[in-house]
Amino acid sequence: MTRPGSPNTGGDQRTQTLERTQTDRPRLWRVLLLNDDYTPMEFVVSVLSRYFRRSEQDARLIMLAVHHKGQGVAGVYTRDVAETKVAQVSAQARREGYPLRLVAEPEAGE
Ligand code: TYC
Repeated sequence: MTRPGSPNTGGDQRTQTLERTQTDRPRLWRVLLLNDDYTPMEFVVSVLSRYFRRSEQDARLIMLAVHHKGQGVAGVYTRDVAETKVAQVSAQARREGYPLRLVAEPEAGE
């Protein structure tokens, strides 16, 4: 119900003293690029460079890895940023008529 470190705001009878010396780092989220048969390679490279700040060389390597393996990591961000990038890139792909898909997923562990 109440996890350590989160305030006990429930109506039950327990009292909890909070003493913390460290703040949790926010969990990070991966933005995954998914392969498809129609999105042009050059569009994927341009997205990796523009939205994910990859060098031209990195962008090509990532794009080719996705093309061959089916998916790959475009970048790792806090949840808000990851979800915003998914939305922005998906909108850009739709505007240009491409079916490119991306998903954000939490990194495993703490
Ligand atoms: N498979 C696409 C093609 O051959 C290229 C591509 C790469 C598409 C990566 C999507 O996430 C992707 N044109």
